Amino acid sequence: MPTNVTPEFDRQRQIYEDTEDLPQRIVELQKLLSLAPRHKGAERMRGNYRKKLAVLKAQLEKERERDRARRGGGSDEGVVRKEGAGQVCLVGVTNSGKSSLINAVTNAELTVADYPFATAIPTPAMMILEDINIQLVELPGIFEGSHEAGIGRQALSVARNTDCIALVIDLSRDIEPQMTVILSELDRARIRLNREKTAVRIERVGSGGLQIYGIQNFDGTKEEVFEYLRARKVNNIIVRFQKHTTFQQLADAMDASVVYVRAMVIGTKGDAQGSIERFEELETEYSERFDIVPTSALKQENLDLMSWAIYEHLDILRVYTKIPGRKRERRPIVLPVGSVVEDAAGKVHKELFVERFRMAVIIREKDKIKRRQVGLSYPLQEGDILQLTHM
Ligand SMILES: Nc1nc2c(ncn2[C@@H]2O[C@H](COP(=O)(O)OP(=O)(O)OP(=O)(O)O)[C@@H](O)[C@H]2O)c(=O)[nH]1
Ligand SMILES: [Mg+2]
Repeated sequence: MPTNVTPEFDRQRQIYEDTEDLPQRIVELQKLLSLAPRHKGAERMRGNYRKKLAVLKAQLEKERERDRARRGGGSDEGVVRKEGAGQVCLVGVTNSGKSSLINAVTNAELTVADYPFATAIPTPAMMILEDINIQLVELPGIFEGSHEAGIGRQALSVARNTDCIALVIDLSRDIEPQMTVILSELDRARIRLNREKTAVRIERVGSGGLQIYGIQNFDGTKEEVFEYLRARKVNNIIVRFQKHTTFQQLADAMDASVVYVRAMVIGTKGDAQGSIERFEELETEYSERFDIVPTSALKQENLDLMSWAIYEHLDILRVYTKIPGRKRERRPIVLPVGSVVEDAAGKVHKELFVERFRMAVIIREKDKIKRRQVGLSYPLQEGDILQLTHM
């Protein structure tokens, strides 16, 4: 090139040429243009880069439009409709044995293969657990950069909306690289696992300035919180630190795109050589954060234990209604843990059993007090048998 250019310009040109990501490429090209020589001899070069910039911007605009059309058009590619009493996503690196595990506990016949990425899209299957159905969803193998685009991103968006994430760790190979990539990709997709979401409560208000309560629960000073809020241009807010809160938890609470999902770990290929040692390593490193269940699909080991661990992590309970003088219903009503009689009554028949509620009798076979008469606000327990009467 005849034009005399500066070393900065040359360096920037290199950066620009090496950048593939479209939005970033535009930024780098803009930087390049700002460093381009101004003299007449460089006019053509500048003109060429400007044309290039226009082309890239048009390209980006087109891509974004396509994205919008795809979303707005309601295409449900990669979206899994929730069914059953709860949904669990299996997240792991490719070949970790996700499909084999699902096949072992459902009627599904997912492709099991020793080549990578045999499962290419989020794939649901139904697991029957006694009298309820739980939906298992295999997500395509996670790899570094999954969260950025394409199928990986799609998979993570399913994981964002699920009821429970099962981290699938292959016990036939090193666990640390698997854990690292899974945890970092979920984290970068703004999915927080087993985190206390109620540690800090945020209330955006119209006036009143910055109001901070419970600062003694925060890992820092009031001044730091003020500074952080001001830097984010927040002028009016109520922040309540209800339990011990780290700075990251505060940042997460301020970020509407962060989601909190219950999680557990399933070890696979527990029959493989070295799997016992790797399971022990997994326990040492992660049992404080996660419940961990080792399994073998090949040898059909621990599958029941795993299914019930999944149930526990869905935070649901089953209650059975009963008409006096008859047997209890075979199919349970499934409710979130913490539900009360009114929630169950509302599911049976709101007008009759809530609005015209007379009383409820709870039968707990294993309890000392087998029958108790209770009101609408009485907390339910797993396995409760419920007799409702109305006026
Ligand atoms: N020894 C042993 N091998 C297993 C077990 N489960 C799966 N495998 C093997 O591991 C390989 C991968 O199994 P898949 O079930 O396809 O794994 P996946 O995680 O669904 O893989 P992708 O969908 O391709 O990402 C296959 O060769 C299986 O035969 C197990 O319990 N024990
Ligand atoms: Mg698979």
